[in-house]
Amino acid sequence: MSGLLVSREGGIMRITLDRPEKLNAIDGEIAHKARIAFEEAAIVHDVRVVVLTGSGRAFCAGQDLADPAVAPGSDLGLTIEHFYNPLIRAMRALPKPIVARVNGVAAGAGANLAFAADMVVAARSASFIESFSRIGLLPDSGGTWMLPRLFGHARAIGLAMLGERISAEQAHAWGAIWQVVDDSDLDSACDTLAETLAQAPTRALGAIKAAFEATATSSFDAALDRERELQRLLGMTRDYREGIEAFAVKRKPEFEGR
Ligand code: T3D
Repeated sequence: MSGLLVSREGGIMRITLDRPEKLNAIDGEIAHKARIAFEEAAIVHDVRVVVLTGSGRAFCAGQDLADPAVAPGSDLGLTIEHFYNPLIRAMRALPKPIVARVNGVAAGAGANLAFAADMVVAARSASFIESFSRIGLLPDSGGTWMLPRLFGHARAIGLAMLGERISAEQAHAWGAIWQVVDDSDLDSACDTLAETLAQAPTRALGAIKAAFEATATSSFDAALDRERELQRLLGMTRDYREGIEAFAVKRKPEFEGR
């Protein structure tokens, strides 16, 4: 597929933004294809984790600024409604973990695509730029919601207003990403994490993701009720049975994601 590569190996789906000559800048077509891939990941049982990454030296430079669809004066609300919001919604609604393998710069919507993943592993040379304000825009792709949660209000608003580049190490030190590793270790770190997640009880991970997401708009009391209901469902799964049986005989559980 032009602009996007999708592959599957074992329980891992890899989605690679593939326009290296433009630092993997995306347009509506690529965003649409990525959304379809996430939606496929949701319904194919054998997919237990998705790894999102970029080809070449960048993760993603955000919207392709040469795309006529976003020329000044055009209705940016339309591209957001038709392409970006459905993609980010598909990622957040996916009941399976997403790992962002951030191999280089992640700018604008590219940064927020990474932050929309559940766990971000970045190469030490990678960086993040909320570059929207540099071109007179505000963070989209969920940025206004995610940034304060990941960075805290003070840092989030500074990043959004100044559009300054921060290093992967800085993002990690601020608690916004899971891991930063030497560039040469990026593949092994991502593979290890993805394989671990692919062998985990997928339905439990999906429930964790959904429950965390819901806390953003609900009370502590509602969270307790939600935990009760989700735990009720998980208590009926094969993976819970396997977890308990494995614990009892001191062996490693073999989860099937059911
Ligand atoms: O409704 C809507 O759709 C609006 C949605 C907006 C969402 C957004 O994402 S807005 C933000 C868009 N992104 C940006 O503003 C970032 C623009 N890029 C940069 O600031 C820099 O390229 C980077 C800081 C990311 C990297 O800098 P550097 O020096 O490492 O690379 P470079 O030389 O600037 O870029 C290399 C090539 O990629 C270059 O092409 P060339 O000269 O070699 O032919 C450059 O033009 C191209 N490129 C980089 N980013 C984009 C891009 N081409 C199109 N669109 C880009 N976003």
